[in-house]
Amino acid sequence: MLLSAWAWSVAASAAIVHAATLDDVCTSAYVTAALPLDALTGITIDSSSVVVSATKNYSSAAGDFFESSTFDFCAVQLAYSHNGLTDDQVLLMFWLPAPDKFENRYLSTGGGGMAINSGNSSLPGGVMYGAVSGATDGGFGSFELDEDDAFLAANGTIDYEAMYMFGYKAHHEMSVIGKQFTRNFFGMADSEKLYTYYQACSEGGREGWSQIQRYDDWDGAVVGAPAFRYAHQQVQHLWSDMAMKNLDYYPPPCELEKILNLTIAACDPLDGLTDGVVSRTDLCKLHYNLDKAIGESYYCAAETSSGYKKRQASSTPAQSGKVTAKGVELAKAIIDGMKDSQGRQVYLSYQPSATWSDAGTTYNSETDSWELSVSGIGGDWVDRFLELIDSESLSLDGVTEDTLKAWIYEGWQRYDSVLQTTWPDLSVYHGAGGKILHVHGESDFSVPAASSVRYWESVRSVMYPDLSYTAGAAQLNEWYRLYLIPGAGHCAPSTDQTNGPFPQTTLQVLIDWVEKGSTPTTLPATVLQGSEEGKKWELCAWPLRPLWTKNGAKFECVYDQASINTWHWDLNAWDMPVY
Ligand SMILES: *[C@@H]1O[C@H](CO)[C@@H](O)[C@H](O)[C@H]1NC(C)=O
Ligand SMILES: *[C@@H]1O[C@H](CO)[C@@H](O)[C@H](O)[C@H]1NC(C)=O
Ligand SMILES: *[C@@H]1O[C@H](CO)[C@@H](O)[C@H](O)[C@H]1NC(C)=O
Ligand SMILES: *[C@@H]1O[C@H](CO)[C@@H](O)[C@H](O)[C@H]1NC(C)=O
Ligand SMILES: [Ca+2]
Repeated sequence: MLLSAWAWSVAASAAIVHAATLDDVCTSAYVTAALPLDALTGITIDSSSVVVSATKNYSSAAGDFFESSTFDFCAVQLAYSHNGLTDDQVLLMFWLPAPDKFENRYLSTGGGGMAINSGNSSLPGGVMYGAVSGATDGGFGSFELDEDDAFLAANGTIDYEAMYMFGYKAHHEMSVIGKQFTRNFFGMADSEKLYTYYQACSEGGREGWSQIQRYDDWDGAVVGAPAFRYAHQQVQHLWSDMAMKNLDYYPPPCELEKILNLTIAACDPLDGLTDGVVSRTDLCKLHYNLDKAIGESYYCAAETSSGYKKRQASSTPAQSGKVTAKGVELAKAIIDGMKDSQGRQVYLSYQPSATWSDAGTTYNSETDSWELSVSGIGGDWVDRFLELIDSESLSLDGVTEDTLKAWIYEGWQRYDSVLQTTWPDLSVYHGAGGKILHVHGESDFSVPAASSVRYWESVRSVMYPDLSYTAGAAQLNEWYRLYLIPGAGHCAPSTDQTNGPFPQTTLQVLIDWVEKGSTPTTLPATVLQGSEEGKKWELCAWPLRPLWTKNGAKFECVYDQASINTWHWDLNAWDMPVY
């Protein structure tokens, strides 16, 4: 006979569980008795679904968001369903540390792209800190399936349960279940504090915000490069294609790569330290004119590559030539961001020094020319989420700037309460004492760094409307800090600026902030690759910007209004506020 979770947790004593070994507790019988059956109204945990296995001396390689570590863990997979729904099953995976390594911590992890989890790959980032780490499959059928596999019940029909699960429901359920399961498993008394956290990047960053904007499930969250402002963000992937179409110019990738290299070389020293890293893309915007690239020679050897985009896998010939005026015009149009047919600003864009990932072209060997290759992410959004068709064949024939704007508007309205994820009033989370460390690669090529700046500024202006800019920023920095990562790409160090740092230990910083009250000022980061691997950096909290003086000898985080202004986009194509 199983004890109820309540009776069980009262019966078990924390001291006894802490003295137990992993083998004592990592059994089906023990786990089944610890299931948080009453954690959440409206769901039923399937006690027979439990799969338990112990792994000893697991060696976890370093990730971008955590260092390497070795630990023992108990893996628990379980299933639950929503009462009253048919064909409904949600899988949760928890990795639990050995009892003597448990530090009264719980961590939720998230996904990327269209995935709501990262397989097991993010779980070590919690277990290494003595936290139970959780991942959900969102109810999409398995941990390998993504939201876009489940989103359409049929052509023309949204599976609304899958949509809301992806939007925000699945993560809330996982946190509530995961926290109670952690308490039960380790026999924590009600009076004992369980510290609860989140860490994920990209779509996982959006998932993090979906919770922070609604709940107070966590004491702290590390959110990286969130793919939020969803309708804008997804359509924004089509802007580079649109800009090519407008110019009727489809460059060989090597030409854009050359423009990128020249931009990085010219803008690197503007931050005061010539190190191959553009730490001040704002100074690059203010002081570098891309026209300087016109006429410069480029060469790239022939190669067989999978390319940047889903549907672009091909062999490419050797490319050589001189950077054209049209090539530069295209680069400028991309950096200037999406505009409507009247020239009004629809959305923000990437910083100079970001790889031109959305601007990939496809080589046609029959015509020996480069052709438009529509962004897979942008195409998926229009086909699946707007047209509701299970297809990947978006054509931009007949599409104009105003079509892109209309696609944003349609998606913004339809999914405002589910996917848009820009609610700027964080008073619930803040009121409960929650902390946020938000990080974003300044050279991100998938989610523009300015997107994170815009959201931080929205929160500041909505929550501190009566304070001056600097006073409001100071208040917000007491609990929500944004760090731009010099030279970093999307949720990872960049391949073009290999000397750039990455803040690999951010969760540790967050833990110290939450549990010891040590508010970070700068954020520690490390070079993770290349000849400067291991070099330590400190990242500046927005709105301060990094600057080296005395020939690179002195580092400061400075307030620079002209630079800050370059990050603020006037999206005057909209009558609605775009948070
Ligand atoms: C743990 O694994 C490492 C190699 O990954 C090995 O050197 C060490 O002996 C192992 N320790 C135990 C206790 O098995
Ligand atoms: C994830 O971890 C579980 C438990 O250790 C294991 O059974 C499963 O194979 C892992 N999945 C992958 C993709 O490695
Ligand atoms: C751009 O720079 C990288 C090194 O960072 C180099 O490998 C590549 O060949 C350069 N590309 C062009 C077109 O010059
Ligand atoms: C859904 O529509 C697409 C595009 O028209 C089509 O290719 C696909 O076969 C349809 N799927 C089903 C199951 O009818
Ligand atoms: Ca530099």
